[in-house]
Amino acid sequence: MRQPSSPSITALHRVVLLTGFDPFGGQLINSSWEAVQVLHRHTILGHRIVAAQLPTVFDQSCDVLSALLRKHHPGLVLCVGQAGGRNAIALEQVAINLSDTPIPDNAGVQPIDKAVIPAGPAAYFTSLPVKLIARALLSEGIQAELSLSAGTFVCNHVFYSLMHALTTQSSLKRTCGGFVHVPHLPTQGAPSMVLTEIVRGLKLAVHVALEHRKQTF
Ligand code: PCA
Repeated sequence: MRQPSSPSITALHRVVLLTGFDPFGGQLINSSWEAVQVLHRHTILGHRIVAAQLPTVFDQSCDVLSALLRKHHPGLVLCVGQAGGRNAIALEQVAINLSDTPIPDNAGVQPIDKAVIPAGPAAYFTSLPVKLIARALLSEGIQAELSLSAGTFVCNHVFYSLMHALTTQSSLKRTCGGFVHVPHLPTQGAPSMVLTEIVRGLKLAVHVALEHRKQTF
């Protein structure tokens, strides 16, 4: 079947874009990608999930994200990254305009004290209902927490770029989005969370965010 080149009016905003990253730092897998790809083509509250992989590379990750936003016109965007050392699904609250990293990205780039977007504001808040999501996850027995910093590596870079796009592009005015960090999988070492639990958590996060969005718009 031929794919339409742009979404129809009824399809507009009926897509949830879920992104994960490729492995980085010498690891063989990235728990964020392992989890989001499970949900590709699932439907939640009448919304089709499109899962896509972003490269763990500063500039390229944002180029790929922009292309995905243009292609799918999602109503909701959940960017997901792996955070070793955490044992809970972390709902990120603030994206900051800073890239500064002790380790290079997958292209060998290691920015120090650089703005994500030089003309942008110092920070953006998520537009996800993070407190509602955290409460829903905890009540289902899934470890969850609010987080004030997504770090200053590629995840924060993507988070900031996403929020900048949602704030400044009129075609994305009705799109909600934010960033979630997930723990390692058990095969990557402790602390960790099993894949089925991470997937269950992401599904619930999407569900709560869509319910909330319906009431808001
Ligand atoms: N985690 C890294 C980048 C890619 C990923 O999955 C981070 O927290 O910045």
